[in-house]
Amino acid sequence: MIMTLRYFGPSDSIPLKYMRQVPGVKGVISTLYDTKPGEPWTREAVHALKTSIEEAGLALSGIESVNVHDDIKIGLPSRDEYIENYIKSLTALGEEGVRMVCYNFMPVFDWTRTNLAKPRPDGSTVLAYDQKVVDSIDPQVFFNQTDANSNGFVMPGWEPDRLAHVKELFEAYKDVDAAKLFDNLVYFLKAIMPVCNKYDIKMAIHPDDPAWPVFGLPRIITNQENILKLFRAVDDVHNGLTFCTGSLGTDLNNDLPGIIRASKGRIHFAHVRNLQHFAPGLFEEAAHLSADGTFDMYEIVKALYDIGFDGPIRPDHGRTLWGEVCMPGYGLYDRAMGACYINGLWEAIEKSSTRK
Ligand code: DNO
Repeated sequence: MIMTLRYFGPSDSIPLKYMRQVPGVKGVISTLYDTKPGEPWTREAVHALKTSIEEAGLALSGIESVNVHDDIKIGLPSRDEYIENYIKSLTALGEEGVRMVCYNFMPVFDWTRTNLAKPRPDGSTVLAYDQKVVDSIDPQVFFNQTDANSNGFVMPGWEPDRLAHVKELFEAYKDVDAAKLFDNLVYFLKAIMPVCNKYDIKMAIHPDDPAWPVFGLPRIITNQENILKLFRAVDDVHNGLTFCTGSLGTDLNNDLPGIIRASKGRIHFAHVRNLQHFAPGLFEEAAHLSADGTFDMYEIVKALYDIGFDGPIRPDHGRTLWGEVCMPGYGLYDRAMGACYINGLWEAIEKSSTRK
């Protein structure tokens, strides 16, 4: 595996030179923050991003995300034009040697949390989720609230210009049920597989977070059955998964190490973090350490090791602590500790393993 951190480009509050100081971090995962979903990327822009990262002694280990335009998810006639643009973006990435692209297929909202700064007993704050809040709030109010609480940062998936029109977006998705959304995903993947094969770009879909419908919108990448169904529908190694513990782990019915083993060969990127569950639909994020939350992180990392996972991995949302002012979930301190912890687990597993 290649240990990485997520880098939000030149406006990230954490400079690349700090990321490089985290032991074992070899690369970053980033994206072009000045492009909108649906716009084609240019090779020049990718080259500039890559060069700035390499100058800091790190590699551009993958993209998170090349966002998929809503028209593709909804299945509108205009999708073909947006797919053409997506192919142009993949071509620019392929020519610059980028081989892993994370994306999601969630309608309207990306990941959803109801509190961006819930205090933990240790005095840090974390992102938290309470289904009761989602069930009782208007989506536009929910977006405005999330945006207002993000410490002035634009959080991934919560771009204000797109989400200023939540009502229209809901209207546009009104006839899209889970089956239709899945078909639209397959249509999209089939169209981009040739360019992925040409450049060996591994697409890694991010699971839905949380792993069930929110605000009445369908969600389709939620469990092992759906993930394997997607692999079968487009049976190509370039159609793969971002294995995200924090997203699949929102549903306690999901056996995380089991999903990893069942997805052998198709996991191209991993997000590793811990959650603490209190009741179904009520959880908060925790330190990466197994003992701080609900998941057995050793078993998760061991499963990744056992399947021969060799892609980029990153610690995911961290706690906000030690007075750091940062984008919720994406401060330096707790993610740095998360990276070290995952590296420690990996080293111990590797040295005691019989896998050859
Ligand atoms: C949240 C992230 C997601 C992820 C996208 C991928 O912090 O894990 O926003 O980047 O869903 O497209």
